[in-house]
Amino acid sequence: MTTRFVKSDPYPYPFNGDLRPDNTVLLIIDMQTDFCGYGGYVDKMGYDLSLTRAPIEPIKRVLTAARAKGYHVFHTREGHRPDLADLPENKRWRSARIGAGIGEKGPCGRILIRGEAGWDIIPELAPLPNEPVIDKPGKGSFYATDLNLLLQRRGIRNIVLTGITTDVCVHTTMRDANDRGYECLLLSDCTGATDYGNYLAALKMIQMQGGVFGTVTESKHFIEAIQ
Ligand code: C5J
Repeated sequence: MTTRFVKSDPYPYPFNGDLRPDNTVLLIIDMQTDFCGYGGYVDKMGYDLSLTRAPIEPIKRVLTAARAKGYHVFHTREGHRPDLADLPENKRWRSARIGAGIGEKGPCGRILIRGEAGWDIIPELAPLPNEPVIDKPGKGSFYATDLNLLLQRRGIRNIVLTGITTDVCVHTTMRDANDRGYECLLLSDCTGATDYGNYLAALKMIQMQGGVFGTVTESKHFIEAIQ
């Protein structure tokens, strides 16, 4: 086997050097208007949108490189059914309490509701027809979705994570993927949180204990490695 590694911290990725287009997916998490667009959920909560918009351009570059080299690309979207049947009562209550009630009308349609303008992936990162889109009701991408089934069927072992938010949906997904035995890499410039301190802390958490959930690098090193 020819080995290929990405320069990353705390160890070169993947651990076994088995990095190929057919066993590796670029996972783009929740790059939806609701999380990084004007008038969306995060904007309604009053957070600094520049933090969740910062990864857009870096993700675009990685996406172009990954597509050109034939790597798998998956996208996720967080959202709920229009009748709110899959929305836990406490999640609804908490969002309403801070003025961004899930299911309520906002400038981009009903907040975090499937089919609404705010729920869709931003046009800059629109999925191609052959790229699976995983619709998830929670933070983790495995919970109540067929993500694991799709990964297994394609023989994917390596997950390269990007998207928002670092400390919530990206971390939950990475932790779960790691427990399932997937080898995980987070691209630090391709992710963002609603708080910069939380972003930095989330990166540091991954790097503890020799890479407790995987490893971290900048997108340029991943792009370099797959050329
Ligand atoms: C949140 C996410 N923060 N995509 N979702 O509610 O991280």
